[in-house]
Parts: sequence; C-alpha cells; structure tokens
Amino acid sequence: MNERMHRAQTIARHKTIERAVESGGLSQFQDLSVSEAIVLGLFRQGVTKYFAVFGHGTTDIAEALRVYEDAGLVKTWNVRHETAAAHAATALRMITGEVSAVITSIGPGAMHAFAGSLCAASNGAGVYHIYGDETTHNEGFNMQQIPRDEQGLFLKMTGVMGCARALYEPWSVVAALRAGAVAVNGEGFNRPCFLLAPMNVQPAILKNFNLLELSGAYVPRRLACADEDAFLEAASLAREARRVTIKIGQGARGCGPEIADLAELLDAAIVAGPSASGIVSSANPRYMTVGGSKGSISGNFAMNEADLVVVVGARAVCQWDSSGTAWKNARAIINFNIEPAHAAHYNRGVPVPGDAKLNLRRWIGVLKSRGFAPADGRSEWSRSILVKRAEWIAFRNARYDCPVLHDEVWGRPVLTQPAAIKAVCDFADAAGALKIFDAGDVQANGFQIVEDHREGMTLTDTGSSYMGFAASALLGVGLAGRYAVAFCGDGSFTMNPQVLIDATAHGTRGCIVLFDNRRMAAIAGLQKAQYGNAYKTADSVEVDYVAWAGSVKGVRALPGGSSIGELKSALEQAFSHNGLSLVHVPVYYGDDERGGMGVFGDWNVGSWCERVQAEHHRIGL
Ligand SMILES: Cc1ncc(C[n+]2csc(CCOP(=O)(O)OP(=O)(O)O)c2C)c(N)n1
Repeated sequence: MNERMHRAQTIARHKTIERAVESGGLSQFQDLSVSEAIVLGLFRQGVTKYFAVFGHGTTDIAEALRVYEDAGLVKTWNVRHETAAAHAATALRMITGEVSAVITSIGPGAMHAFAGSLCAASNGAGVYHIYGDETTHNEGFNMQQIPRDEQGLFLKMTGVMGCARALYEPWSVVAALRAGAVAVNGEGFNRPCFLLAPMNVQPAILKNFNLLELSGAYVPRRLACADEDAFLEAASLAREARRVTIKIGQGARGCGPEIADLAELLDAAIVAGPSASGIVSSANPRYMTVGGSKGSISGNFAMNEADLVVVVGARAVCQWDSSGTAWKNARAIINFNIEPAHAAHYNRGVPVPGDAKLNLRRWIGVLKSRGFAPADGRSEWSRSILVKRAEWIAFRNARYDCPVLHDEVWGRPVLTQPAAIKAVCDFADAAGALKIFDAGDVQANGFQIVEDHREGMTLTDTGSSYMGFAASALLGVGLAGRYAVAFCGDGSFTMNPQVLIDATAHGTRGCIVLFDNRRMAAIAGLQKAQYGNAYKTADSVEVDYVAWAGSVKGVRALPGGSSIGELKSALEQAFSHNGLSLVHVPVYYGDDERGGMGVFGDWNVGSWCERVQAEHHRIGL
C-alpha cells in the first residue's frame, strides 16, 4: 500500500487526524504533497464535499482527492460547468451551513467559477474555491493563463471578491488554510476563500509536515454591543415615535421571536427584504410582506410612512430600500448590524453593531425596564397598516383569480406568472419542498408571492440575482437530502441547463419549473417602463423544453399545461419521480396588469436616475 493510501485509511479508521496521530497509527510528521495538505487541511476544517471540473491545472489535487474518496473521507461531484459548481456550493452553505469546496482548472474554468463566487460573496456564504494557477518558474506562458508578463493576476482578481491566497511557496499552505478558516466561518457576513495552487507547487513534497499544524474550523464567537448609550438613545427615539417600521434582511435570521416581540413593544410594522422571508411568519398581522423597488403595497406604505425605522441585519442593497428613497418620513434609523459599515449606513442613524439577536434582546430589556408594554393594536398606525395589508392581499388575490390571459407570442391563453408561481409555491409548501428562485420576473414575482411561516422554506439569491443559480443550486441542496423546486425563467434556465445531466449523474431528486414567456421579461419590462420600447430581450426561437429535458435519460419532463388544474397534475407527477423532473409552463407577457405583481418603489437605474437621486438627497439619509 502506498503512503498516501495508508494515511487516508488510517485517518478513516480513527475518524479524525488527531485521533489517528494519538493512536500511534500515524506519525505526526509526514512527507506529503501540497495537494494532499490542501485535502487534509480542509478535512480538518470539516470540508469534505467538492464540486469539480478538473483540468490540466488540477490533476495533482484530483489524484489526492481520488485516494481520500476511496478511503471514504471526502466526496467529489464532477459537474459540467464551473459556475454551476460555484452555485451548488453556495446553495449547500446557505441551506445547511456546511462549507464545501469548488475546484477547477486554471484559466477559463477558474474564471467561470470566479464569476459564480459573486453569489457566495453577495449572500455572505463562506465557501472554498481552489483553482489551478500558472507555474512559478516562468518556463514560458502556461496555456490558459492570463497572457501578461506579470505575477499574481488571479490573486489580484480573486482578492477583490474574498480572501485569496496563492500557494507560490509550498509551506504557505498552512497559513493559507488558516486564513480561509476565518474567512468562510467568521462572525457575520462570510466570504469565499480562494486558494490558488500553481501547477508545479501542487506535487511539491513537504518534508516532515506536521499534520497537527493544520488548523480546525474557526468557531465564531458572538459579539454584543457593550455600549449602554446606544440602547438608551434608541429607547428615547422609540418613546417619541408614532409610526415605527422594523425592516429586516438576511442578517436577521434566527431573530424572528425577538422581532415579533419588539414589534409589539413598539407598535410597529414589520417589513422584509426579498431574501428575508420566513424570519417572521407571514401570518403575523404586523407583517407587511416585502418592501422596496419590487415590494408590496403594504410593505412600501410602512416604509414610506414610518417616522422611526429599525433595521435588522440588512445591507440596504438598492432594491431593498428603493435606492434610498423609501424612508420618506424617517426622523431616525436604529440600525442593528454585525458590520459597522452597514450599521452606520444611514444618516440620522443610531448604529448598534454586533450580533443582532443579542443586541435585540438587550434593547427589548431596556425598553421593558423603561415601561414599554405590548401595544393593544388600537393606535392609528396599527389600524392603517392593517388596512394596507388587506389591500395588498386583495391585490394579490385579484391576480390569482385571473390565472389565464391570452398571449400574443404563444397565440393562445396561457397561465400568468403570478398564478402559476402561486400554485407551485402552494404545492411545494404542502410537500415540504424548498423553493429556490432564479433571477428575473420569476424572482421578483416570487418574493412578492411567497408566504413562509418559518425560515428555510425559500432560497432566493437577491444578493447577486444570478441567472442560472436556481437550477444549479438543486445539486447542492439535493446533496443535503432536501427536495427542492427551482423556479426558473426560460432565460435563466438556458444559462445553466447542465444540471439536467449533473443531477441525473449524481442521483439528485428535485424539480425545475420553467416559466417560459419567450423573453427576458424583467429587462423587457424595465426597458418599456423607462424608454417605451423593449430591445433585444425577446426570444425568437421556440424551444421544446420538454423534449430537451426528456432527452436526458433519467429526467422526467412534463408540459405544465395552461390551467392551474393541469399544472397541479403535472407537479404531482413531477414530484413523484425519483430523480430530476422539469415542468414546462408557458406564461403570459404583455401589458395586462394582472400578468405581474406590480412595482411600488423607486430604483436608481436608467431614465429614473435623476429623479430618484434628487429624492434621495431631499430625504437626506
Ligand atoms: C448572469 C446574469 N446575466 C444577466 C442578468 C441581468 N438580468 C436580470 S433578470 C434578466 C432576465 C431574466 O429572464 P428570465 O430568466 O427568462 O426570467 P423572466 O424575467 O422572463 O421571468 C436578466 C438578463 C442577471 N441577473 N444575471
């Protein structure tokens, strides 16, 4: 048996590197390659899953992984596009918390994965990206390297997105992995960590390498704000306020009970950002659903009218607060965020940096000690937000009640996106399936429609709104044993259709529902609203998606029909399939308002910029 195999099997027998060393089965000091040190270092951090497209740039790490997979310590899922690999890893992290690694060759493969890492970076999802890199001896340009006579070009590029370490010197692998542990698992907003492994360094042997020098996973400790003044100042503002709105982002996860309590004490409305659904149950009468550029009647009303705003765990991304114009009447903003830069985002603010849950609890204690008690719901504000909530529910129902419209391109009546998305949401919720939304109108209509009563029912990448995310995410979520439905537009699906093959190859169960309006409607709609014309956003090529998906052995492809009844029956068949299924739903695009969920807030893009910016500066936040 060779030495690598012996190491792998001994560790597998003892479960951990420490125990293998303590037992005497493995000497603490070993001669091993940099590639093997990467695999062992990540294993020590609990990283055992890899999403890969190998190339000549990573054959050496692949060989190390092969041996460790044989021993049962790691597993690699080879996929057909590096961006899809990045999305799968991001989704796995966002849904289960598990850190995994993406591994690619040098050059184009690495660039594909790097592009996909935007999604991890935008959603604070810590994942590893390992890329082959050019050799360090300059024997001539390497095929696929960036053709410039300069060092560290990938290091510069990846360093923009997250933590990046180039392993130019073999022993630097230890420090690189330690930096990575903190980047992917720090407190708050995590980052991707890029390990750039030059092709000639991967096989370099580290003599007498100390196995126990490899660090374990970083365990974040929660930081609370120790400054009593912040809570007292916030309490004084709450005392003067008449119309309080609490707006939450992804960083409020786990804070649902505190936010619900706080809303009672402050007699407040609660509004969610697009990716914060389920943190507060949609059944809570103070919950006004989503607010922002593509918000809701109730959510935007609560934002526009509030005289005091409490923000929890949000970065104020443009669409989240209508590019800074949603808080039209806010006298002050109390801002709970782990990152000081985000806590201090607004003018007239009281930043409360640190762990949101700890800080909310502390503030609730301060409020109670100062005589705040649950509101009786009879104030003018309470009554007005309830009226708006009812208005939004009626607006939604009017769309669900008109599920079919005649479409010009399809030349026949087809389902509307709102009605079809609602039916699929209900179906998924009843089946306990995770809903994953892709970009475009599908995503915006989706977050206006979802009614989650707990966290973890929806995954929507509104951080980067990356077309192709949902279908690719199925693979990562499927690995976690969770059945998921990917809601995709035709444009988004065709960005990353590889999952048809990858999911089948790896035994993933899940369903893609493809809402086909024969165009990139989100952009066509924006173009029309701003300039009166759509331009190059329609699709002249009719595609038989059912035949396409059905051509992959193992995929069950079904037409979704043109009525809610037909759609439900297709979903039933799709969900009962023991593998990947795809349901193709032709959907309406046109001027009929019932074909969409409406737009209720500003956005600083295109022809609107001058007006939106003027409004932003008028408000002065
Ligand atoms: C990778 C990527 N490229 C471009 C965009 C810009 N973009 C946002 S939505 C959209 C159109 C989405 O079309 P489709 O998936 O068909 O959904 P629809 O809007 O038609 O419902 C585009 C091009 C993006 N978000 N991601």
